[in-house]
Amino acid sequence: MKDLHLDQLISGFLDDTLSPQEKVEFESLMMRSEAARARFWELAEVHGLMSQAMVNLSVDDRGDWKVETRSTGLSTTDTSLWREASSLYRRRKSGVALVGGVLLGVLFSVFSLPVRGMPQQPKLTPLTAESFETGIAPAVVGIPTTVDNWSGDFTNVVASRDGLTPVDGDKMLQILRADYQGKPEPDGSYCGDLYRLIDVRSLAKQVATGDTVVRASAMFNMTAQPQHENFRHNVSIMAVTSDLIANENLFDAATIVEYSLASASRQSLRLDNDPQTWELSECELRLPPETEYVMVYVAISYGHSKNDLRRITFPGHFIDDIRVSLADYSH
Ligand SMILES: [Ca+2]
Repeated sequence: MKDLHLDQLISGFLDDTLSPQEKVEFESLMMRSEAARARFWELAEVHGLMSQAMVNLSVDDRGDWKVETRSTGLSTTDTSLWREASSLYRRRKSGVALVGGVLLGVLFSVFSLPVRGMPQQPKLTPLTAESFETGIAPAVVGIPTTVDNWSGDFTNVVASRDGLTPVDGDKMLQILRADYQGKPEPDGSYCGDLYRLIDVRSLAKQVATGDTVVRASAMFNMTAQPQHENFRHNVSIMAVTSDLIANENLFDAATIVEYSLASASRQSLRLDNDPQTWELSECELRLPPETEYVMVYVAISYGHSKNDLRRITFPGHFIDDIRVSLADYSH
């Protein structure tokens, strides 16, 4: 049976929303329970963090763990391994950022993957990429029912502005509002959503193997905002069927996750309030064999806590360099 409290603690940890007391409880649970540690990695995979962790870890010829620090090209096999790993994650601003050295070592101790078969950086085959260089703004009809066009809430394609420069090319997408044209009951909306439906039926043979992994990533940024205001970004992937798309009662932003074959979400991490830096979010989903379409979801929202300020408009929030690829770990 699922332990909902444990799941909430782990999700809170991955989203960096735990209170100090909850962090203590989380660490204590991870230290003493192998089942809890195994559950941590299950949920980390859902959050798209496991592959991120794994690509930075490898095993040398002697079977020792090695952490490769990409930014410096240095590697280490000494006892500072986990400290090194955790500092790497801090730089990457991931949800693993708060894992201390000892705890990270304990967490990795439950891996059952064969050591020499651990995934390396996958080979990526692009499915779609979007930097908004054509200047074409996404449709504003909410969740799309047709393939290969972006649609969601009100947005605008813009060039550099307010001291903030596109991370790729000369244009980027500004999120303007949390509602779309004709949205029923828009009051209370606080998420600026963007979706794209991708037809993967031509890949049916590959998808049927159950080994097809889709990776989606996007970059996020915002102009300087009051410190107490909390904005978050999110990337999700959903595997859906044509039957679901044809069912207008179920193919809805509120229900698509529930009725999709499978979904993965890199849960909302906080925007860093520094316009000079872009925040990367990415997640991966292994497609069930019956998958016919992939729905990619990219969003910026106000904080999810009921105490967070929420508005229907966004004062200076941007998305750029969205990439959706097949990730091949077999090589
Ligand atoms: Ca930033």
